Amino acid sequence: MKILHTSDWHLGQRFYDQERHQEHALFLDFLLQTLKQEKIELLLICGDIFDNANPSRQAERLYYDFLLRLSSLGHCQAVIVAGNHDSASHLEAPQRLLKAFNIHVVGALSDDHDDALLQIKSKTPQDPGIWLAAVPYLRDRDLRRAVAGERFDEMEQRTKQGIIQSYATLASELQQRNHDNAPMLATGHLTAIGSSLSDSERHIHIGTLGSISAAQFPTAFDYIALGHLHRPQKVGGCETIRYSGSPLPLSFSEIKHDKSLRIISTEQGKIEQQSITIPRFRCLLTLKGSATELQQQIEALTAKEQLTPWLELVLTDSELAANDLKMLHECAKTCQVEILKIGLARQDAPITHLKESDRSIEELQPEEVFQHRLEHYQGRISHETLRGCFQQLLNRLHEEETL
Ligand SMILES: [Mn+2]
Repeated sequence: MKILHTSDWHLGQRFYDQERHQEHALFLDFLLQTLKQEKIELLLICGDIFDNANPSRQAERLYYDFLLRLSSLGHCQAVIVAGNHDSASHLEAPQRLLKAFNIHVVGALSDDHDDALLQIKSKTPQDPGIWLAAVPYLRDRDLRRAVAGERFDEMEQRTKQGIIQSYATLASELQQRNHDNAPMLATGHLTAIGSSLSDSERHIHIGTLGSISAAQFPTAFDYIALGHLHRPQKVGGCETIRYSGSPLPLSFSEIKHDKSLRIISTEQGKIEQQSITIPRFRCLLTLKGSATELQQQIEALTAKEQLTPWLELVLTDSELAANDLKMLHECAKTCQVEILKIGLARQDAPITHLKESDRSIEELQPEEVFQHRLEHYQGRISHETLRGCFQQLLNRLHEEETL
């Protein structure tokens, strides 16, 4: 059976205020074409389908149009699990309707695990298909209840144990059902240790210490399809625990690496994997130099991609002069590119040495701002505890997706 693993579509994402609709539409065309060519029988989408809990109507339409086209292929089922950006209930609302189209949606893990334990049958005779633990992003409140007086490190430990326990329970429940000894797979949306973060990802599950490592996933799973990190990668050197990565670069920090889809085949009980590079639909580029150098670089650009290039300009001059800005914008207009962001080059000094005027608040991560504030705090509560509480608040905020 051939399975395609993807995640972190972030439909409806706005990139510096620009809607990504066109790129997403082109990606979904490419995905459908791949599903067809590779004769994929199961599509796994491992969370963050939408960019936020209340996506635009246009993003929803793109999603449902895609699902309709997927089901018209006739040979491909889908399993969709929620990520931290998705609203579990929003995703699950059409659950029963979509089931009629062989599309299984899991927004949150139910107590009886019934929705999450799936047998996926293959149309090929003699192929035992697979058993799947369709695990969505496990919200803090699903994993543990707050206990009065609990210290931060205790809470963190309990969250981590909660995740490990959930996977262990699901693995043993699957094993009990798996009489044919078919391959067993799992999904997940979390940060696993041994993987690297980019600008547009956030620590979830209370910082990195709360995340689990490759060795803490049950060995019963032949492949674990993860979402949340945007760069395709394996976890802690383990070939069968992988992030597919996002199909589109979601920030300028993600443009250095190719985006891909992961294909897993389970023929004769052996797991084989292959990666398919997703074409770039839009040139995203960071250019660095003085205003004059930047102008020359823009004029020399030759983008082959279908959509208008988007640029981030990093000015090495000491200040942003109004004339330079005007000149660069005019140049961009003539060359048919769009400048989404212009900033002064960051100094390499650590945050404590930067004056407040050097960087705008938008450029700072919330953790950095808090750290900065902490350095001026001399009360009796330890910095570690305060940082922990702050991280937990941030976490809750991201979970609720009120952003
Ligand atoms: Mn995520």
